[in-house]
This record gives sequence, C-alpha cells and structure tokens, in this order.
Amino acid sequence: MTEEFREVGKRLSNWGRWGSEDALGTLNHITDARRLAAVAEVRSGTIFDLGIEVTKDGIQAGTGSRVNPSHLMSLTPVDFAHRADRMFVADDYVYMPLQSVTQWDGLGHVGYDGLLYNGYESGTITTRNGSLALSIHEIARTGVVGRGVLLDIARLQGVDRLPAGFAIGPDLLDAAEKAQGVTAGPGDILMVRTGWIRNWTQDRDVAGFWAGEPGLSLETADWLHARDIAAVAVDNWAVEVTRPEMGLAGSLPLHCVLIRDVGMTLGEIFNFDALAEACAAEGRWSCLLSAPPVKVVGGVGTPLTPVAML
Ligand code: UVW
Repeated sequence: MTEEFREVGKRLSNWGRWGSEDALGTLNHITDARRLAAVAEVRSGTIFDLGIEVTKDGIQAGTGSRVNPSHLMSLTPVDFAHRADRMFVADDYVYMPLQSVTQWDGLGHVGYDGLLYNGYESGTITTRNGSLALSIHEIARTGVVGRGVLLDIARLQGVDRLPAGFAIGPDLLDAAEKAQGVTAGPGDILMVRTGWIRNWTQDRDVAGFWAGEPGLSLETADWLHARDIAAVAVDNWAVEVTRPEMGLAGSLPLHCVLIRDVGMTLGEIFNFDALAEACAAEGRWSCLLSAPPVKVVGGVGTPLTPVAML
C-alpha cells in the first residue's frame, strides 16, 4: 500500500468534529430533518430487500477467519413429544462472523498506526470486551435510516457487472449522477452498484466473488467527504477496488481513510439489482433506506437486512 492514503486521511480527518467522545462519525449527518425529508421519497410503498441470506450455504469461501453462519436448533417438536396437550416449541441459535453476510463495517473495524477513528487507541479493542470506544451498537441511535441514493455504475458502463480491478473514481460518480438525474448530498446514504454480487446471486461462484472486485478508488474519499455523505454501501465485498492477485490480505487504503480518518460506516455485500431495475423503470434513483444494526455491544460490525422503500 503506498503512503498516499496517510496524506489523504490527514486532509479529510473528521476527528473532533462531533466531539472527542463521538462514536458515530459521518452518521451524525443524518439529522431528524433529513430523516423526515427521506420519508418524502416514498411514493409507492414498494420495498426492496438489499441483503443476502444468513445460511450455512452462504457467500463465504471459508478462508481466513470468515466462515458461513451455522444455524442450530436448540429445541424441536421432538423435545415436546411427551406432552399431553401436544403443544410444542422450536428455538434456535446462529453462530456467525458478523462480517459473513451483508454488513456494516463499524468504526472499530479498521485503523492504522495504533489509532482508530477520533484518536481512540487500538488497545480499546480487547478480546474480552470487543470495541469499548466504537461499539457498533452505538449507531442504532441514528437508526441508520435516511435518504438512499443509488448510483448504478454497471448500467452507466452498459455491462452486466464491472470486472475485478475496475476502479470507480469521482468522474464516474459524477457521470452516473448526471445520467440518472440525481445528486447525492448531505446526510445521504450512498449506494453504488457494480453488479459484482451477481457472481453469487446468479452464478453461485464463491471463488469468483472473492477474486478481486470492482469498487471505489481512493480518490472518491474527497468526493464523499465534500458532500457530507453519511455512509456508503456497495454490492462487492470491500467497498473499494481490489485486484484478483491481491487476495484477501491485500491493502485497503480507502478503508483506512474512510473508517479511521473520516469516520464513515461502510456497507458491503449488498444486493441492489432489484432496486436498480425499479429505479430505472421509474426514472428516479433516491429512496428511503433503513439499515439499523444488530446491537452487538462491543461489535466492530453488524449483519444486516437493509430495506429500501420507493
Ligand atoms: C477486511 O477484509 C479487512 O474488511 P472488509 O470485510 O471490510 O472488506
């Protein structure tokens, strides 16, 4: 990873902007007034599920620490076979990496030089307690509900999906806005469609999904910061562009800048395909978006079932 990201991070730093104790970062841009305005985006009430399923047959390749969820039953009707009234109950557990499905990366997820967002030290994350300073449950205070703006870069480029290693820069974000007649502004949750999730949703090609990805370039950090975007979500696995040869341990400079310096919550493994079809048909690319976290105290991320409403 080149050193450029450090300079970008320093320039765009939001440390202290919302106080020395802040744990929300750019989600602070979602104010009550902006949430109210987002409700006005709803015209038909049609909803779009932007998440993938929590299943043992999921998108994870099982490399590194990330595996697919395990779903186990703790009570089944058989356990009640003795009951005279013939009533029964079923209960279950899920064991899962919080990063194994559609997710928000919290502000405790990535740091560098021993520091996290707002100057919190890396030592605030411990095995016993998780992230003491930047726990994912804090973001529930914003609801993570607001105006969502979808920029469909795959459609702009006229392809089913962008190729791995394809870098989306500010020029393409601007071009998509112009082509779609929409502008992403303060407090908006920006959704960027690359089509990459189709490796999974259409092809069930797990290895292909993890072999690099199209995504945002480091230059987009300035674009997102200048517009006061609240959060960004992409239909790939790391928001930012990676090349196949980099592997999962490759450098993630945009993560470093956006999460650690800007304080931006990042969404990954979203599925925008159905929403994009509807937006194209209706000719409007903004919606009400609801994606609250599972309130895992100490968590550095959260699985999600985000919902868009048109
Ligand atoms: C890493 O792989 C570090 O993160 P993410 O899940 O955000 O891509």
